[in-house]
Amino acid sequence: MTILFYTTFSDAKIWKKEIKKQFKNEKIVSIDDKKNYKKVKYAIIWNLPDNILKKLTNLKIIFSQGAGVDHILNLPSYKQTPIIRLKDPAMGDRMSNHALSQILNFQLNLKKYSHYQGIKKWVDDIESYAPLENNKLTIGILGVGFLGKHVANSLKKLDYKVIGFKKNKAKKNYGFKIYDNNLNQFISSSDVIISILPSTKETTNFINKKFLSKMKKKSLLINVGRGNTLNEKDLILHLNKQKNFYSSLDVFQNEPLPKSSKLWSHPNVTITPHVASITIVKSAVKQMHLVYQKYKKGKIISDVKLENGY
Ligand code: OXD
Repeated sequence: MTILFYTTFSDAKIWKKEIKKQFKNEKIVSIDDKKNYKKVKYAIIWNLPDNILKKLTNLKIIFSQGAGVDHILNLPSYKQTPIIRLKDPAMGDRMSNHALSQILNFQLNLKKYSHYQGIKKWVDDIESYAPLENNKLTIGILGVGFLGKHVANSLKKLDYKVIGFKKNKAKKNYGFKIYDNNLNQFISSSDVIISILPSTKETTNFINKKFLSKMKKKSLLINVGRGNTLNEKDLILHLNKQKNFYSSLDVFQNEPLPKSSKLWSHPNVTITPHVASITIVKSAVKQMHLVYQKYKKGKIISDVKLENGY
């Protein structure tokens, strides 16, 4: 079987080597192998240009190199080819660690101490700490898909109180309280909100002025989902009004975040460059190969719901 591999990841060479190793019986081609386009049945991709997708007329299945599939669904030539998103527990662990680091930063006032270190000032104002015990902090998970559940379960093990939000009625037991369709209560109960929302028409600007105004005055918003789900202008206005409100952002409306963005220098904002759930190559390709074997036996169906857009 001929597999096309294309990525804009900076470690593309490492990916290619690993794909060749694990898919050793298959022919791996790149977008430069134009004569092979018609033979391509499989594609492992991240940010494939639309003009290439258009030419892959025999494509049977697409693997997303990440958990998100918006980079495929947004291509004008994309029709109905089944998509398999990457569901790698190692990515979930990575995202849980990222979320935990940001919660602790908030919980233990570390951002403040880092500021004081910069000006060589010893400030031991212990009474201004956020609750020290994990079980006094409620962490709200916005978007309880594969990664959301993984993060929730890791935090639960550390004794945090975890709740989730889901727009439709929860059909299964998540192991933590789900506020289905009760967004206001979800927002106002959370000390920390971790947004792992995908990018869809419905989620664009989901976290806006109204949403932010319902968050606790002293709280933290972590965005590790997609940048367009958060209205950055509304966030800056909110941050300027609420001195105990913090935000940790890994994804942005425009990436790389433009130098002109006010978010860079806001004292209550932490910025990371879309690294919260970096794909771990070996483990990711292994997952893809396992799915590939199942697919060859006719066992796998896509878990991307085209009608929902994620
Ligand atoms: C992903 C991402 O979709 O890292 O996996 O953004």
